[in-house]
This record gives sequence, structure tokens and C-alpha cells, in this order.
Amino acid sequence: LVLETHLQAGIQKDEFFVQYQPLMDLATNRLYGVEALVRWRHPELGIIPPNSFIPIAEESGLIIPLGRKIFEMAFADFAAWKTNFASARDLCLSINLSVKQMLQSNLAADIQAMARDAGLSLENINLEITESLFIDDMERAVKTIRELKTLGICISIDDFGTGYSSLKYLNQFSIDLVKIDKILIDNINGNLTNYNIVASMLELCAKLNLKAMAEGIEDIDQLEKLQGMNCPFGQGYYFAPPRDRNIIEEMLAGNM
Ligand code: G
Ligand code: G
Ligand code: MN
Ligand code: NA
Repeated sequence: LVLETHLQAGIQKDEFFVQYQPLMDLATNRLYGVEALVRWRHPELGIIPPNSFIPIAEESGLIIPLGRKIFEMAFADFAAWKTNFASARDLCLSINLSVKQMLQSNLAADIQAMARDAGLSLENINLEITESLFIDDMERAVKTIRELKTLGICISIDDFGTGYSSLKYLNQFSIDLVKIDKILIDNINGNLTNYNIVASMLELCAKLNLKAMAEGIEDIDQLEKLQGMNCPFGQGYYFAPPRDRNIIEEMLAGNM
């Protein structure tokens, strides 16, 4: 309850900010997009990672106003990058959404309004959702995804392979991108079973015409294995950790 009170105050005092982690095109080794990841700069406790407050924000419902702030910040940055950097023209922006946010009836209209306020078109905007969404309220989830897709927004399944992982959802909900969880990527070199699971997932995605991204790539051996399997996209500390906005701007200015 104490943290919840701090969280509420923190939202009002704008203590939250967004970092961005590069998403890479593995075929060309070029920047494909960035994933927005929220952080809390607490006046006494310092930087608090999302794992420590997102669950509380979800339980308390504060994820709704916080989520709106995250969109506003990321949309403002993204709009500025599109204006200022030719290299950002086709860049994709990925934003994580909690189940609670996805189940708001006005989500699509809300996002549309925030994009309009930021002077941003909804092309190249990608929302990351988790499979648990489909257990919670299937009907609402389907309706929301349809509305978002009508606006031109892309949908990713985050942490794929760890949870419910029903393959039929991928097609049924016209998912655009599957993010294969770090846990499966971790052991891709040491463990033949893991390797085969990832290889099969990539094959399946290709057959279903889904983009696939490997999460948590930390070394060149993993990268080369994934490239050998024709994994189209990747993310991980090997390329870059989540970075402050100004570092991303340096990259866009031509140093990467
Ligand atoms: O950045 P980090 O690895 O600490 O993020 C941990 C988790 O917190 C992510 O996997 C993601 O699920 C969640 N998270 C990070 N940023 C956001 C955000 O902006 N919105 C929501 N809903 N979740 C986020
Ligand atoms: O669940 P989600 O995919 O949204 O989480 C993304 C988070 O995963 C990022 O915030 C980042 O902190 C973390 N992450 C990204 N790449 C790596 C990696 O290579 N290794 C580890 N340990 N964590 C990573
Ligand atoms: Mn994510
Ligand atoms: Na993940």
C-alpha cells in the first residue's frame, strides 16, 4: 500500500521516464526499431525497474494513467525522431501493454487521440501483449486487437514460449510478430532440445507468415545460430541494453 501511494504521487510528479532498447534486423544487421521500457526515478530510492512496480500498478489500476504517460512520452520521442532523422523514417516503435490496459474498452480510440496530439501517424507502431490476455477475456481481447489493427497498429506476442502458447491464437488474432522468450534463446548453444524448439518455432512463424524476433541475445554464438536458422529479428544485450533517449538519438544521427 505504501508503494502504491508513492506510485500515485510519482505519476503526478512525472517521475517516470522511458528507455529504448534497439531491435535489430538480423539479415542486414541494421536497426529495425526500438522497444520502449519504462523506469521510475524515485527521489529517494533512485531508479526503480519495472518488475518492482508494474505488478503493483496493475493490481491498483494505476497502470491505466501510468500507461497513458508512457504512450505520451514514447510518442513524443518517436515523432521528434521521425522529424529530425532521415534514418528514423522506417523505424518501428514497440510499446508493452499489460492485460489490464488491453481490456480497456476505449484503448484504440485513446491511442489514436494520443498519436494525433503527438502529430504521429500510427504506421510502424507495435504493441507487445502477452498470451495471458487470451485467458482473461477472450471476447474483449479479440475486439480490441481488431480495433487496433484497423488503425494500422501491429501486434506482437511477447515472451512467447513460456506461458499458454496456444499456436492457434497466432493465426486467429492476426498477430504480426512473435517474440521468442529469452529463456529459449539462453540455451540455444548448449542444449539441442532448445535449439530444435527454436528452430521449429521459426519454421512455424515463416509458414504462418509471421515475423519472429529472438529475445535476450547476449553473445555472438547465439546470434550466429539464429542467423543460421534465418531468424529475421533479434534483441538483446549483445546489441545494446535499454538506453536513454539521447543515446538512441546519437545512433540515429549516424553512429550505428
Ligand atoms: O526493462 P525491464 O527488463 O526491467 O522490464 C521488465 C518488464 O517490465 C518487461 O518485460 C515488461 O513486461 C515490463 N514493462 C517494461 N516497460 C513497460 C511498460 O511501459 N508498460 C508495461 N505495461 N510493462 C512494461
Ligand atoms: O518482457 P519484455 O520482453 O518486455 O522484457 C524486455 C526486457 O528484457 C528489457 O527491458 C531488458 O531489460 C531485458 N533484456 C533485453 N535483452 C536482454 C538480454 O540480452 N539479457 C537480459 N538478461 N535481459 C534482457
Ligand atoms: Mn517486451
Ligand atoms: Na520478453
